[in-house]
Amino acid sequence: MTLDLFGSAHDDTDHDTPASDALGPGAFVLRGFAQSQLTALQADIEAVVAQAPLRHWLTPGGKRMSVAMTNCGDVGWISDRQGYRYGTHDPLSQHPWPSMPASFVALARRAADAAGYRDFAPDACLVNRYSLDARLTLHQDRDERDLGAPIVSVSLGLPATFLWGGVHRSDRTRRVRLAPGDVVVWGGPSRLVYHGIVGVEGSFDAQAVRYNLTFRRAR
Ligand code: MD6
Ligand code: FE
Repeated sequence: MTLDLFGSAHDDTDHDTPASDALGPGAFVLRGFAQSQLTALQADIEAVVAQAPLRHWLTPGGKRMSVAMTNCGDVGWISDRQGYRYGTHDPLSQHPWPSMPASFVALARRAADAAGYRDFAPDACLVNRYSLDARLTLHQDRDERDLGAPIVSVSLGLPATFLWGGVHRSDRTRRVRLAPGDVVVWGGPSRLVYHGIVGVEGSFDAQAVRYNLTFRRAR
């Protein structure tokens, strides 16, 4: 597919080509890229969560994270008093993390490819659930051994405000609204860009949440 790198008007008769925004060198928001697969992805999330429940990790400093997380794939991201790391087993059950659903692998690879990253083979998928009070402060994803591979991040459920900065924590940030079906891909010169989630949009009477799937090559 062809990327609409500058967010300019695209041919709206071509429904197979979603619009995309360039966030920076090697970093793109693929608008609506996963739109047609949201129902199937949600069912696969529920299957993963049935095997490895969502939980609130403790930060190394001992604070409970507001985002609830679990993993699927060969390795999963873990945080506790000992620090951040990837591990092959769920510390809650001592079982290996559930395998990555085929729908997840195919979507992640297709999104990476659309952003120019060939042969992306994720071995880790974080499943993140954001309720209305959840946020993720500005951070880098840098616990992965292979920083040559991109990050692919898929949004489902409630819209969120994503914060996109630079490679230094003090760099200027911009706010990007992520709607369900949007996929963000970042790698290359943008691989270590600071980013975060300011919050999700919704009303407190609704039981809705945001899910995010984050794919990496971790080891
Ligand atoms: C997002 N998530 O939810 C972006 N990073 O759109 C992240 O940047 C992220 O959810 C590390 C761990 C969990 C995350
Ligand atoms: Fe992150």
